[in-house]
Amino acid sequence: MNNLEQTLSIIKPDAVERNLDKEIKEIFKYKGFNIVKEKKIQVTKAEAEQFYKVHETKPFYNDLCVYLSSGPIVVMILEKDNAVLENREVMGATNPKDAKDGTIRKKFGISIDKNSVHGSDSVDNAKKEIEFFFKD
Ligand code: IDP
Ligand code: MG
Repeated sequence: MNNLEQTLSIIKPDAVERNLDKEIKEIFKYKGFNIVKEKKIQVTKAEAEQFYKVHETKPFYNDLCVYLSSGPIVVMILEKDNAVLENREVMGATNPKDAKDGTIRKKFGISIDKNSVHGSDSVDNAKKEIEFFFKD
């Protein structure tokens, strides 16, 4: 059964800064994702706080929001069957040290905070996150 989904992907500042965005997009395309929309932007700290609101009680919340707003990012809508789960697999574990070989975070991630990519964790959150960045 086909289950076409969309998910939100972000190439984070550490990866854009190292000019890895093109290579990361090629990985997504090679893995069968269609990049439906994309834009390179820089978010304000307030926008980052809104985006990561689910983490507001975590000790790393402030650093996370400072970091996401620290430089340009590439936000994308990725489409594929089971896109939400498949993207999480292509990304790898949150901590690059724990990520499997061949995943984006294993290949490019620097540390648990500078882990190169974001991906929605559920279909519901994917809808919210896509709406957040692509309202129009
Ligand atoms: P995810 O990005 O794999 O979904 P989440 O738990 O949703 O991971 O955390 C969001 C982001 O917050 C992570 O990608 C990472 O950048 C950062 N983060 C998560 N846990 C820690 C931590 O323990 N220390 C510092 N940063 C963290
Ligand atoms: Mg998450």
